Amino acid sequence: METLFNQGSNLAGAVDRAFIFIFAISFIFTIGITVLMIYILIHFSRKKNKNPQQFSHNTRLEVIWTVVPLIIVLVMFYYGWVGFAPMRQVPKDAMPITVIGKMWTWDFDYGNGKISKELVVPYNRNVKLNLVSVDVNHSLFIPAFRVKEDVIPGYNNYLWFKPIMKGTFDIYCSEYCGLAHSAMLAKAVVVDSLDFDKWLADLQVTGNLPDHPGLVVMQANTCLTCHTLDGTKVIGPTFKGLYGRKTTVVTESGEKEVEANDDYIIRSIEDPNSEVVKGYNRGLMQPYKDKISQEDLQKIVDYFKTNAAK
Ligand code: HEC
Ligand SMILES: [Cu+2]
Repeated sequence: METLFNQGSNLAGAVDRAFIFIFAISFIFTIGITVLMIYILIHFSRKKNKNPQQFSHNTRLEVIWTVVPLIIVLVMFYYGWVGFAPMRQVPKDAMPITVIGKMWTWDFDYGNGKISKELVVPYNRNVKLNLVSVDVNHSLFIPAFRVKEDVIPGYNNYLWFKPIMKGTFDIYCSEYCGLAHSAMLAKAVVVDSLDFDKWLADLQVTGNLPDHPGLVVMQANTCLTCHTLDGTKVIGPTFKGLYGRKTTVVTESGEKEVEANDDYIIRSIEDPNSEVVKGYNRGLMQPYKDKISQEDLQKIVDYFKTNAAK
């Protein structure tokens, strides 16, 4: 209940104004129409009006019932627009956090291998959440902040907010995503800036520290949420022993066997859907063309060479 009424972010006030306006109009019309209906039923009943009358146009009435609703819906649009527009304009100084939705849990990736199960954010600072799904459609919903955005595989969605209330708030998945959808819960915790810095410094790094420039690039691009380095298969094929590996890929014109050399690896990153590794789904990995510089791509390839097929 508390979450319902807390205005936990800078965006909450405008959402509430739009909601209250629309709710009030709906309420007034529901009551008004019901009362009018009952009145008309009684006043114009057959008992009281033995001879039916024929009515035609009433210009004044028609103008009123056109113009008044028009003004009302334009006011609704106004409140909706002034609430929505700022949500899509992320301030330049916003702190980025990558949110990874997967059946059926949320990971909050602060970069450099620091991944948390709770969304901890500093009080009064702009935060941008980059929304990534590694499997199906999810939706990140933080009611107290009045933010909700779909988390779609292969599509870079985002949202931002500035927390203006300290405390712990609920996070839900609000897109039905399978069996344990209703258990896909997390907490947003808003703390003082200093406490946040300390929390982040103490946050355990999951997995190995990047010890190669190629790994740093891959961690920054969340490649390792879908690919492992240790041979386990998650969403995509493992990177263990990738370089020089013989792989069957499915293309427009059928299957073919390829050897993972520099060209193949760069193609697989820039345009993953042209050649899809057999046994995996097309469209899960988004094309990274123009998102990763040639220099960084080379670092990734160099990393794969340190870890080639035997
Ligand atoms: C959302 C999950 C996801 C993310 C994130 C992702 N990939 Fe992939 N990747 C896949 C899937 C699924 C495949 C297999 C299907 C295909 O070939 O497109 C794949 C295939 C590949 C292949 C070919 C592997 C082989 O065995 O031949 C390479 C190389 C690759 N990805 C590199 C990357 C790099 C580098 C990044 C980060 C810049 C990345 N991927 C991010 C899901 C992902
Ligand atoms: Cu979900």
